[in-house]
Amino acid sequence: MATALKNLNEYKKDTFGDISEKHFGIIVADWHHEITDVLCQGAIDTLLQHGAKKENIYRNTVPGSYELTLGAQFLAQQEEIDAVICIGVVIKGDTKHDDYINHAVAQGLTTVSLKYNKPVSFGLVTTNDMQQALDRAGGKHGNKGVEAAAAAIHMLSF
Ligand code: DLZ
Repeated sequence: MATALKNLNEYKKDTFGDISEKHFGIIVADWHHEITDVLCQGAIDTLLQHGAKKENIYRNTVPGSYELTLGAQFLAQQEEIDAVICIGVVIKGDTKHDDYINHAVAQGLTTVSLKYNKPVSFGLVTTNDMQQALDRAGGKHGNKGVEAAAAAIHMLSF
């Protein structure tokens, strides 16, 4: 699975079934927007490559990653939305803020996913510094937005 996600571009469009009529919500945190924008574009490109229609992809922003959970809930509760992709970057600082945010988001997105019985993918990049984040936004460790979109597509195939 992990290997497959890394090599997403090798996937054939039909690997996970037809998503042309599926509706996707993408929630993007404004914090570190220079990175979250790249992650979001990776997610959108992935959805389009796999057959999603541009008009069926809804993008919304929230102030920071902490707000991803409520943003995800706003979208997941809408009947026409099939899957939600959450994008954020939390970089470690002098305090433990990153721990609190990361755990809250992980727990919160799991809760939303189970409550609405819809894929809510975790595109949260959690790193020690900016370089590690850049490495995961189109750098040497790929693009976590691509992986988050691929996870949502995969989960829709159940
Ligand atoms: C406050 C804060 C800090 C210190 N760091 C980040 C971060 O690295 N990444 C991120 O997405 N958001 C951060 N925030 C903002 C919080 O997520 C949240 O938006 C505020 O605490 C307001 O609820």
